[in-house]
Amino acid sequence: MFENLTNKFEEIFSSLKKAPSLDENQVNEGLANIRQALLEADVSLDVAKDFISKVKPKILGKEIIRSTSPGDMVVKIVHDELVSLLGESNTDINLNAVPPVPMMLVGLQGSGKTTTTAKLAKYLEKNKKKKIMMVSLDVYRYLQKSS
Ligand SMILES: Nc1nc2c(ncn2[C@@H]2O[C@H](COP(=O)(O)OP(=O)(O)OP(=O)(O)O)[C@@H](O)[C@H]2O)c(=O)[nH]1
Ligand SMILES: [Mg+2]
Repeated sequence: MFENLTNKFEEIFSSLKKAPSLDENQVNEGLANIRQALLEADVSLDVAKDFISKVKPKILGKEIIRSTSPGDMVVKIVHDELVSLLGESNTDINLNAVPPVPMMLVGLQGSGKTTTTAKLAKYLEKNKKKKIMMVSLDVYRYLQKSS
């Protein structure tokens, strides 16, 4: 999922960076594409809207679009806001509870939940010396019927 988002952001930024100057329309188009990329990466609509509403005035307000390398400035602003959205520091997983400690991974179909669960299990086993039990608990699972 992060790879997809990275690829989309790279595409958006490379077209913004190519432009020697940016006008409001180009910025708006870039922001619409960023919003779309966030939504496709399963970011909630409210968070995506909030993200854009924070980034937009920073880009349009500070003479950024008239600076010598507007694309780079846009990248920096979006980067800083993403860091602030995701959290500035790493927080360890809190396992301070009576075992078994349940963890649930949720996400869109095919977004990598099972793979991430296995990676997480391996990490916790290796680094935190925990015993892991991995179970599938789909509320619904639609199987494609073969004809
Ligand atoms: N490139 C890449 N592929 C991944 C990553 N994580 C998972 N995949 C692949 O994405 C596909 C779906 O991964 P799953 O872990 O089965 O996803 P899921 O969310 O459990 O899927 P469902 O249970 O069907 O909803 C598989 O082909 C994985 O190999 C990743 O970090 N990078
Ligand atoms: Mg799965």
